[in-house]
Amino acid sequence: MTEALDLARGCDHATSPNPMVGAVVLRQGTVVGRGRTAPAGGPHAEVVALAEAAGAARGATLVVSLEPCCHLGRTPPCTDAVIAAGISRCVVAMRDPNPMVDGRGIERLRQAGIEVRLGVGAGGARRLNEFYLRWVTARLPFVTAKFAASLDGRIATASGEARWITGEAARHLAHLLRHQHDAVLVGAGTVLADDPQLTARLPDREARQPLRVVVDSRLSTPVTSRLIGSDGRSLIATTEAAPARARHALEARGARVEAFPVAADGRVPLRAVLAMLAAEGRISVLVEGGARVHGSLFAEGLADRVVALLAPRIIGGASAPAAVGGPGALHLADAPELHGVRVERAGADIVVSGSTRAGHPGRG
Ligand code: AOF
Ligand code: ZN
Repeated sequence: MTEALDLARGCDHATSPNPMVGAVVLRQGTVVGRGRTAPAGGPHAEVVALAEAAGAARGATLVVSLEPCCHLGRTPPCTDAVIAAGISRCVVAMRDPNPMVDGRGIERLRQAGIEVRLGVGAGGARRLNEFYLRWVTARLPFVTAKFAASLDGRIATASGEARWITGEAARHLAHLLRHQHDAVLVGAGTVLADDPQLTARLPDREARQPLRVVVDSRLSTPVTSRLIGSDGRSLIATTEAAPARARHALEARGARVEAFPVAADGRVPLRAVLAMLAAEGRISVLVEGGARVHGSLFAEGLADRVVALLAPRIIGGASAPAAVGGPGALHLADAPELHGVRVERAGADIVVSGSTRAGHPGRG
């Protein structure tokens, strides 16, 4: 299972919205086939591993990091392939909560006389596919809230200087996060202040480019913003109250503009934006701020994970903006606490990350 999980990890998020799965065919203790999920629409891990094993799969054991599917999706059911190959034993890390599967894959294998063992390496499998698992069960993307701040939680000085609070290594980590997520989301204030590109740039390989999303209730995003590219990968989420002229100007530059009903606070309804992204098959969103967006995100309980990049310096001052704005928690009992907290170093900076949901397996 360790090898199956390593294979799955090698998918490196290219399978989205499909989970990252690894499979190994074992014959008398020897690996005779290996597979990982191909990008969506391509073959599943089991099918790849069984093809490599060919005739040696008969009577062999299949070790797989997720329950084999039993439905016809973009590809045929894996359970059929497993049965046809003559596998006699199957070791599965965890159930696939996809309502189309959800235990029926295992049931199907057992009905065919295959011995199934469930739960080996379940923790690792769950951590690996936390984006997919959130998306398939909540119909919302897994949301990572990321910010770079001083040790006292400020994301800029009182005069608005923010470049750069953290160093090179922490910025590299931020690009890796963009590569891993299907979309990156910021508020219009951040676009006006920083004019970010919101692309993923990695030194050693080609990065996956996330959809770039701006929440902008009044359409104040300048048409010359760097994140509006001709690649059709920028989306401005606004309200129905936004001026049509601004909308047309942004669309003429190649941005997609979606209008949502005005939320109670006069802003763009974040949950609705996230639900739309989920419906389009985006299983993960990296929210990079600013303070107002993070404030709404936490107020609405929409963040699943927090990644805080903290520079060991103090900015201070009552008017320097904090990482998380909005009303905040009035009582400590209402302040979300992180679970499975990890503390790492990135150059001179400190990376604190954790899950907002109790019962999360953590990342240890
Ligand atoms: C597996 N093995 O390697 C993966 C599975 O549209 P399709 O045919 O690609 O099916 C996608 C669904 O298959 C996906 O939502 C999830 O339930 C399952 N993923 N299953 O047996 C795999 N990636
Ligand atoms: Zn499958």
